Amino acid sequence: MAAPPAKAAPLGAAETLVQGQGGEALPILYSFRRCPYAMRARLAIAASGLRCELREVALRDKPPALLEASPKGTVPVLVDRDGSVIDESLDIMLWALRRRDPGGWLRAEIGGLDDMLAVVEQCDGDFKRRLDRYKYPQRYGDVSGAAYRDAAVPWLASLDAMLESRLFLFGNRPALADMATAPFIRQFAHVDKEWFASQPWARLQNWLAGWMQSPLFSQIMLKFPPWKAGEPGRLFPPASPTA
Ligand SMILES: N[C@@H](CCC(=O)N[C@@H](CS)C(=O)NCC(=O)O)C(=O)O
Repeated sequence: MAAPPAKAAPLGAAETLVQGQGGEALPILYSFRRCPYAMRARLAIAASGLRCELREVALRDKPPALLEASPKGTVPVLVDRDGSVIDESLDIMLWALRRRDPGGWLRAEIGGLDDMLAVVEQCDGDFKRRLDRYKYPQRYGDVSGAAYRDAAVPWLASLDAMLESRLFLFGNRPALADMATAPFIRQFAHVDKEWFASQPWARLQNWLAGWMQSPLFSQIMLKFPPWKAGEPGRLFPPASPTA
């Protein structure tokens, strides 16, 4: 996990146009709709009940304000109201859920937070490396995508086994581990939907389908136009599904 948040310049007047219900400036989230890391950050923010100003980023044309806040240039990035910057998706999830966690995502029914974080680490490490090479073999010197797909099978099968006696990875309600991994497993499933559907992982397939059909998923996948400097971002989650 990242070091303590760095400080960015406090928000200027032009950046405070999206306001919370009490008229206060909101934390800013730089995000990209289809990025699985940004998706997990939006999931936690939406589940927490917090609100932020969402600035949709075009990755090919990153706004200077994003790079100023976090020179490494990845999304998601959260700039809190005091100027603190959090530029790791898992840290943004924890930031939101430690403030408000009405669904108990940090308190799984089975095991503790460390057990969930261990699964997230497996996802972000070996699984993500294999996912990238399976999805984009040409970016990695034309490696065999199928070999990387197959190397990911034991981990996915282990998740399926966890779901044998419960609906979610750590109990009968969703928690951090489900929400931090689901965007990546969705990406993996979508590389070759037929192949994924043909695997003997009915429980994992149902878990994924259930998540993708959930109102929370619809809420975090709403489309926003790219943010332009000097303009307000969008309220996230929106006040109404069409806002
Ligand atoms: N470890 C970071 C990874 C974030 C990341 O790699 N995001 C990708 C998009 S999915 C990105 O911004 N890549 C930079 C680029 O494509 O220019 C996190 O968890 O937030």
